[in-house]
Amino acid sequence: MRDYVAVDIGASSGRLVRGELQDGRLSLQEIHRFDNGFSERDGHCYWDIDHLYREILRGLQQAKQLGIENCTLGIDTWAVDYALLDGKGERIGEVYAYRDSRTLEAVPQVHEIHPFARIYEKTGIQHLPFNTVYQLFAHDREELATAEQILLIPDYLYYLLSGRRISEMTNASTTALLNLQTRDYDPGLLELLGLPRSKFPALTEPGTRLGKIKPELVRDYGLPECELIVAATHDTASAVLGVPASGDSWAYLSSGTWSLIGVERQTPLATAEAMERNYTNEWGAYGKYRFLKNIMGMWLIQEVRKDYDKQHSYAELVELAEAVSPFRSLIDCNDDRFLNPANMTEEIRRFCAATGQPVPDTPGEVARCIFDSLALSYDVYLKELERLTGQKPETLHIVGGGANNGLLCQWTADVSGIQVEAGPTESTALGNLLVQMISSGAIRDIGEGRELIRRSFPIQTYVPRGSNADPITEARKRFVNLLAR
Ligand code: LRH
Repeated sequence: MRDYVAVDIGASSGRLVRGELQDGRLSLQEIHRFDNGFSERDGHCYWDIDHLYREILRGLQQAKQLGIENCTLGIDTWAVDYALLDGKGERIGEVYAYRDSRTLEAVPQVHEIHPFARIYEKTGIQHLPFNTVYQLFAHDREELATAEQILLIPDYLYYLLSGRRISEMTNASTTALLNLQTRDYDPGLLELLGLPRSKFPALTEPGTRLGKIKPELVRDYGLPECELIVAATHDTASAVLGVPASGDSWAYLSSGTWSLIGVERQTPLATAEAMERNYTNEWGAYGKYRFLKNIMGMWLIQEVRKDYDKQHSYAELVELAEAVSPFRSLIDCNDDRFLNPANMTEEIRRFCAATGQPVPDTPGEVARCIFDSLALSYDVYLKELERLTGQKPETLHIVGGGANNGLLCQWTADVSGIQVEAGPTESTALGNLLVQMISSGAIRDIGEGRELIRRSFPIQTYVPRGSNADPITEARKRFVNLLAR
């Protein structure tokens, strides 16, 4: 039997997961889990990339201790961030975290030279102030000039393990530098950044076999013999591959630090209306596109939890929220002020005060405000998706950690009137594993992979309760007004 190992690193934690395929079922075993997070120094936010690399090595050592001698290995992480390599192949400087404020000035400067409409027309990528195009524009010019190559985070981790340099395409699309027509880095956007095409490796498809992990790593650290396979390295791309959907009338909500809500498409939809509503067309594996919207998701509650010195578990915060009356105070989750505030709880209170709503006081009230606002956001954006694509999804698949939040899943079903199917929570690792299995011939294609996930993992169904009950209708109206303010 063959072992498949996924390295899946999100903004708040990372894990190595083993996938085993036996008797037509897939099972997962968590090999290693570790924390992630950015820290602030001298007014800037950085990831500790060396820590992540060490944890991957540690996880692989543990894999060996579990008896894994041979495996394939795929890596996915969050998008948009990058490392620079010098002429000797060494990393230059630190790795900025996307919530760093350095892009605030870069955004209008970029748009002055290259209006957003032009960027969108070329790339189909939504405006997020931290898109790589803005980060690179804000980057120290000299440092960029000395860089021989620019690698996004998973590409850099593949490089450390294999010595090979790639620019994996699902993740590369989040740079907002790829042209939908030519399907490569756009010369005009590169020129805006003063970067030659050679600063990025050739675009690489998920499923590409990269060869063996460096023999010296196997020897020095006591690792299994790994064959590296290029996963859909953008975590959201992997998460969507891991959605246990059947048929073609479904939407997904990948619910983690971010809430990514959207549909899978065969073609991009980069219309003026999609641009105006800020929907993205991220590249997927196997020729698909993720037409979706980013919503500030569990980040809101993660930060609030920190404000209360992590006194409450997430499950407790959900329980406290349930005891509070619904729809008292609502926030526009995607307001820029929530991107990286000094104190999230205070920022939420300020928002409520400024919009004439009751100010949430207790942790339960703050949590309720977040969950209600998320559920209402999902409803608004699902309806918008329907309008933009002309297709009404019958089911909303919620995958990722948020699938465990039964209350939010139920509220989402109630508010949107759509049936929710929640799980699996590990869809990102699963999507990563499916690409390895397809590449090594164990399964045929993604349809078979999704069926395999459906068969192998429990999925919880949430049916909308009742009709458009008055409090929901009223709250929806208030929420829409809030977004339009
Ligand atoms: C989710 C995610 C998302 C990006 C953001 C930077 O982890 O990759 O798809 O927009 O992080």
